[in-house]
Amino acid sequence: MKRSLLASVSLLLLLAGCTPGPGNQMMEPGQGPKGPDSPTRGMGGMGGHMNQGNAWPLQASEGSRELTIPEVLERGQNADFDYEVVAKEGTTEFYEGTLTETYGYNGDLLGPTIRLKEGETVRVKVRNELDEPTTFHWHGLEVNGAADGGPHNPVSPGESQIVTLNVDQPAATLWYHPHPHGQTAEQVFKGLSGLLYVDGTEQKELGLPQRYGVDDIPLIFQDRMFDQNRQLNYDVLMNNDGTTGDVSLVNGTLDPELTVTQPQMRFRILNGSNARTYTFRLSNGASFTQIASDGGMLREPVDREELTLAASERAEILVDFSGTEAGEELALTDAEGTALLPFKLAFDKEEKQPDLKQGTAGQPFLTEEEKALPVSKRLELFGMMEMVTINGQKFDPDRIDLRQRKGVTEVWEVYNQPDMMGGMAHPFHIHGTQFKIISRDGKEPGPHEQGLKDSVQVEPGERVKLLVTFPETGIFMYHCHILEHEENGMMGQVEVY
Ligand SMILES: [Cu+2]
Repeated sequence: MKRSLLASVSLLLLLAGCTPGPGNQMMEPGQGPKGPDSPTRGMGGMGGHMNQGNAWPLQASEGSRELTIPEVLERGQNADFDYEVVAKEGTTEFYEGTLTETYGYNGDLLGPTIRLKEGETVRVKVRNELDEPTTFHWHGLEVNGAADGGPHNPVSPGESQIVTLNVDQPAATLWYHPHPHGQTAEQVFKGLSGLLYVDGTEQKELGLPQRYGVDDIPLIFQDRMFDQNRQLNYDVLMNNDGTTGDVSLVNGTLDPELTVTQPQMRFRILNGSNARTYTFRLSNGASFTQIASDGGMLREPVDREELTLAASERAEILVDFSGTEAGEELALTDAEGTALLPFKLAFDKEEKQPDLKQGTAGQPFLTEEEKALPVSKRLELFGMMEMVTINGQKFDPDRIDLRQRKGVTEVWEVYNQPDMMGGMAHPFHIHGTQFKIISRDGKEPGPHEQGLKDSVQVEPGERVKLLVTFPETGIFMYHCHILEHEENGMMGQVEVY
């Protein structure tokens, strides 16, 4: 039974009326925020996704602009480095006739897609043309601490560095963003983020769609709010429990539409928001196939009708448009049925579906030895707003919280300690590693989580066990990827030796 887009939108309006928090405070774009703390916390009983209860409802895309596809970063001819990434100020015309001040890498907003090959070593020149310090963090890349671009690797205004990235992990959709302590959330909000793909051979072997921007489409989802002057005024908007907005951007495009030219499409989705958790669906209720999580291909593809991504998580999905009728309205929506990315169907040929024989489907996700490993590191996430802690402590750059030997696998248990209000979900991220989820409250993860991960949503009261190995040495951050929680000290350091 297919649901029409219109019916979904009507459902949203019905639901919005009984949602606590910002759901009751719908506003027009450009009208400006009602106040920095307007989104109030849900009062419990909201089920598994507390963060969504705090977020502003998103406005539907009007579909008036073709989706921007980030350029692929070209390899340079310079003798000293292979790629150059420059953080800079710019302006972006989200609203016709108004220039919004933004940040971007090598441009005005967001950054080019960096494509690295599994097994290669590249030198990247990073340059800071901002008026403030920044760092260049390669989220999900298993590199050593010096190359990781965490808060310990600042690049001063006007300065540059050359970092060596040794790419030694399977194909994956990763990303890069700033990580200077105290300024990460604002710099990301203003536009600093880009995708980083690791390309391997298995993608070709599986026959996956892989024509960048044609049938292999990057989708960076971010929510923003604009003030009366249509500027991104972070100081006013900032919410200590996670800054959200009512405007949905995809690849930095406001009111996007994607022209679908091939019946078989692959979408690489990044939740690049500061805090919002998205649940994506197709407006006609059709299922799609998830093939990858944060760190690469799933053990086997999974048919799904919805996909939930917390801040910083990624997934790759295949959508088969071939059964769609001409003229049918179709969109990628959020959980409320709001169309975030309408599709314009423009193909007239049938195409074979890729043959998704995965390499590892015959093998168990975890070995018996891995399952039997005792917990050796325990982390307790607690608090809200400014009072967020891990194991009762706030981040201290001079304190090493944990130590782990390079190449030795340990079990981390992450517990989200609820509070009197019920608590909220925290997306927990570890630098320098791709881990496996062993269990959630003792239960094996669903098939969509049987793949490598670098971020994991931990619900209030939930206990998640992770199988963690660091292939390189150095000091690495682990933290909540609600960027305002990270800024408020929900972060610790593990020294890998
Ligand atoms: Cu958090």
